[in-house]
Amino acid sequence: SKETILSRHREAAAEVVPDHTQMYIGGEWQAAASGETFDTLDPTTGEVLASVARGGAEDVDRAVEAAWEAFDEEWADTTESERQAVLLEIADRVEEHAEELAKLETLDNGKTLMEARIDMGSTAEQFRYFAGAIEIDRGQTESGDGYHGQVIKEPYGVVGQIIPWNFPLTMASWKLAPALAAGNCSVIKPAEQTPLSLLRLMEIVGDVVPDGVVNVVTGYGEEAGEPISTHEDVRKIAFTGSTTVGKQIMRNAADTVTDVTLELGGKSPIVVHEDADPHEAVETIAFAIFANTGECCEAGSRLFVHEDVADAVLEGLQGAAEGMTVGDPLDEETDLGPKVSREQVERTMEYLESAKEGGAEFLAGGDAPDDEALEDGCFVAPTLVEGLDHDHEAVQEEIFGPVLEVFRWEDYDEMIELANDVDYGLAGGVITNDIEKADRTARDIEAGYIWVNTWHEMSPGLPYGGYKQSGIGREMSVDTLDHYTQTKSIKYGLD
Ligand code: TXE
Repeated sequence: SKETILSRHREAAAEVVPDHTQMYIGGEWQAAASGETFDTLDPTTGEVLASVARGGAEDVDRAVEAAWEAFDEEWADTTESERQAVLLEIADRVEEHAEELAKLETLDNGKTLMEARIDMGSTAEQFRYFAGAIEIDRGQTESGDGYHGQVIKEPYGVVGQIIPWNFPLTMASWKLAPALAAGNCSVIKPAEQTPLSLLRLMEIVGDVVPDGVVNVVTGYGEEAGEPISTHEDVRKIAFTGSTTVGKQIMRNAADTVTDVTLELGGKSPIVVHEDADPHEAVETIAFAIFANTGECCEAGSRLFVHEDVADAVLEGLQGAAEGMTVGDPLDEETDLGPKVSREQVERTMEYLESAKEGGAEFLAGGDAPDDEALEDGCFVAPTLVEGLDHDHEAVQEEIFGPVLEVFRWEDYDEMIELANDVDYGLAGGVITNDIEKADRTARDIEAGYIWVNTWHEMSPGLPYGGYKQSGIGREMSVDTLDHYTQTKSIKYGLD
């Protein structure tokens, strides 16, 4: 009931909401220069979890200054093994505090506790991977007649990192781990919807990370994010979020010729071939779209299913969608938690409304779940949509909710043309037991990450990032260190 959920959430909040909800700058907890705060809400109950400092340009200035000071006085002179020790210690502490951090993430974001636990595992893994990656020698040398040449990689100094709300701590780790490994200091801004887990992380690791190496500025995008992306002393920007803001950040970066990496939206196709086992396909597809309530940039949100297996797959999916337990994300029986915010629910509902007008048939869902206990929360029922034209806005644009659009196919070339007919190219997937079909489709989809018979699985060694308007650059993998370093050639004349 509503009361049970409310008391469960209040109890959990009392236990895990961090003591410090100010900004973490130069190793100190600081209020915003304006003295203002904003509320972060629990999307399951609609209650205020905490009031957090509402940072602005002046705070960003302070953070950038603190970061340069830390870089010049200490961090630039650290050895690889010193930085490695810091990253490994962060990983250990994330693991020690995993349950508490997972609960906090569930309260602030709405993802199920099971999903939040997985996030904490991958957060620790990122720090550990980059602790190891530092050891890889990426230097080159060249000697010739009368000279010796050497290539070295140097950190940028201070980097700006802007984080979304769908995987708050994990996204922060994707950015912090390679930045620190490469020897940079960071000014990092969590999303205004979900600032708490990163603040709690700084409480947990504050004594390990030298003051000023990681500076957390909390606040809204335009007030606290934009000043990071336009700051003259920030030498590299890494952003994950909407394509609209990503484009703006890229434009801003032009003024200071700042290096930018962007990880933006997606509208990823799932291709099911005629030989696929419908039962296994249903499991993979349901996970591809419904995991994390569809709030994944790599969600499989357009299904292209071969006519021969379409009825069986769609019937199975309908059963899977209707069989999901939508509810309190702190309850371990729950499969699907709320969306992150009221605004996000409205956005999803607008797309569903527009789909309806476009002649869509809802095979499942299409609205909020019919459950009184959930009426104060940001819930959307798992939804399957058929019958839309592929150029409809609900198909072309990222909905970022538990909404799958279905298309049947018989002609492979026509299907692939549609699968690629979106501005995005983050991920894609293919379901088949035929290795040749798998390989052909994996190559034909224009996207940076392809899953064969699985979804969402990532390993830190495989680069992740988008084709087309899904982004620039890659995260994870040793390649990312290149995005956090600049290259210097040194030529010694020996004559
Ligand atoms: O994103 P924003 P929103 C997509 C998804 C979602 C849509 C809108 O489709 O429905 O974007 O979400 C900061 N300068 N994704 O509005 O605004 C902001 O404070 C600098 C996909 O929440 O892009 C937050 O920290 N920073 C995505 C971060 O940018 C600015 C994950 C992301 O917020 C800024 C999230 C500005 N002018 C949303 N404006 C993914 N790729 O996973 C905002 N921000």
